[in-house]
Amino acid sequence: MDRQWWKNAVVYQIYPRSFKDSNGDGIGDLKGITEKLDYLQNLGVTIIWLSPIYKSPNKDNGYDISDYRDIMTEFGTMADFDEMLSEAHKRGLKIVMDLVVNHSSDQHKWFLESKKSKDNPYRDYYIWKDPVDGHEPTNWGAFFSGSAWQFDETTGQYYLHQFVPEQPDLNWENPKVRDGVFDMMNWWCEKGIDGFRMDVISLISKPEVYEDGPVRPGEKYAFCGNITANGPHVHEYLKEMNQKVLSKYDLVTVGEAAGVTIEEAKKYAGFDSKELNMVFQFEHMDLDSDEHGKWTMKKLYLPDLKENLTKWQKELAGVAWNSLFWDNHDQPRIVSRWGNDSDEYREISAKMLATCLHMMQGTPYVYQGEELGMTNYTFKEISDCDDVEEINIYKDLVTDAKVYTHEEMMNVISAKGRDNARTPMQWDDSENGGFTTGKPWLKVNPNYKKINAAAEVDDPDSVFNYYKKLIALRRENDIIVDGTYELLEAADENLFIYTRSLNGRKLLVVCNFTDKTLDVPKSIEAMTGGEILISNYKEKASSIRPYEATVFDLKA
Ligand code: TEU
Ligand code: CA
Repeated sequence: MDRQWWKNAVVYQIYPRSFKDSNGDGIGDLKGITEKLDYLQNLGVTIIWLSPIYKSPNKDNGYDISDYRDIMTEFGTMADFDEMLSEAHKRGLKIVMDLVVNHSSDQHKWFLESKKSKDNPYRDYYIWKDPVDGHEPTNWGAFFSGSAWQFDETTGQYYLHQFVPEQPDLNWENPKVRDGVFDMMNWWCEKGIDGFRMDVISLISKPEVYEDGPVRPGEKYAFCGNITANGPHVHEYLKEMNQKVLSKYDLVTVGEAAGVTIEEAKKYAGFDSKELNMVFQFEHMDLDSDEHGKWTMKKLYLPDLKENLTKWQKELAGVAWNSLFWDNHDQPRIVSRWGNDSDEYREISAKMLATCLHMMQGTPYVYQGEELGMTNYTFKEISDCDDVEEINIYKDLVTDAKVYTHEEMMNVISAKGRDNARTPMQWDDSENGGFTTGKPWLKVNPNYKKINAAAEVDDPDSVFNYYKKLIALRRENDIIVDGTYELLEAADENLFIYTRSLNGRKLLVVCNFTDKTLDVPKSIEAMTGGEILISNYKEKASSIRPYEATVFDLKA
């Protein structure tokens, strides 16, 4: 069967700042990544997605790029990049770059020119509007708090920034912007990179008319992401990108698509749509959001998760390709979020969550440290945090609106904040978890003495070696890649049960999301006699144990 190489691959995401520091300045870097390629090869992943490594003033840790063809000073040099790329390729590892082109940094030469005057040749590279009645052109609010418009004295106009003011939105309607981006992408492809993860690509096409959006009760702004997602020309732009760049190389592409629906996903990632290979959808990441968006302590209701993931499994089957993820650099650690990070259950529940995701159809993404069962961090003071989203929301909800007390807010940040994902990778039990010999840029989780790569690589029962098994199973079993998905026991509040079927063979995946011992549902009793493909418990049992995940293999 002629199947694209990324369909049975597993992607590993590296957040370079937190992965491995090679020179003691407390910041992870490219040489650090090169040092750890053997570790990744051992895990069995074949694709590495690097969060941005380009020149950046770091207002949003590299997601604000001031030069797309140069390397962030702290991360090293282009020679270090070339070495990393060639060492990766030697080991059969592909490198996917983060492409952040909804916006640039305000220090990018295009923006520095653009703000000089209304008739500057780069003026239309960004989105400038006159004030309306002395105010912002619209009531749009940015992702990371405040208005999405920033006033600029020099020319008396506002520019649009959906993220922080230092991340001005590029004007994709301008063909020169598109060509500039496509040239840069071709330049990286010629260097031999293997794909792109496209940051907020669903937001690049703005509405035809700039007008106020709906404001939720108690809020000041209309959230811009709801207004700009899946805009009128986004598919046109991506088809053009495909024609001018992507189709010329053998790449894997994934679009980060906040606000994407099934119907939209089929356009972005349809097998025949000549746009991208897959998208990241975020519906399942919002199931524990509530009144204050993600800044809410809401328990996940398992049937919601089952319904949502099942919808994506079934609706994209045969027409488009899913990405599968629990974690990334913007999300809290999954074992703390939907598993159980107590000493008793951390490992077993991390393995359960991995099984639940990795047996589905799509390309799984493992975020650095997830394969060790790394946990959330307890942030006591906002001064312990680095993330601009956390710092701004603290001001909004504690200092200004007084919705939360300091303690409540720190609890929410410790449960949901992005810095949970960004604490340094835990390599061994030496000081700072072996991440750096200097002072780490963000605190290392004190549990590194127990949770670290060195201990897990050598332990056959570790979370690491369990991920390694799952990754190998996908490579070896077509049914995991191509099998038909079916949910069972949809209403069950504790168990996530589904099957995958291909050519008469069937896999039954049974995952217990609780710390209770449960009875085997009648409907699957007959199937649980089968051979076991993988399980996070050693012995068979007649009941379903706490956080058990077992995959039964019912051969044809
Ligand atoms: O994230 C876009 C995005 O949708 C996030 O802002 C998300 O809503 C938020 O992180 C949830 O807390 C991408 C990058 O992944 C993120 O790191 C960047 O900050 C952002 O774009 C701007 O480039
Ligand atoms: Ca360093």
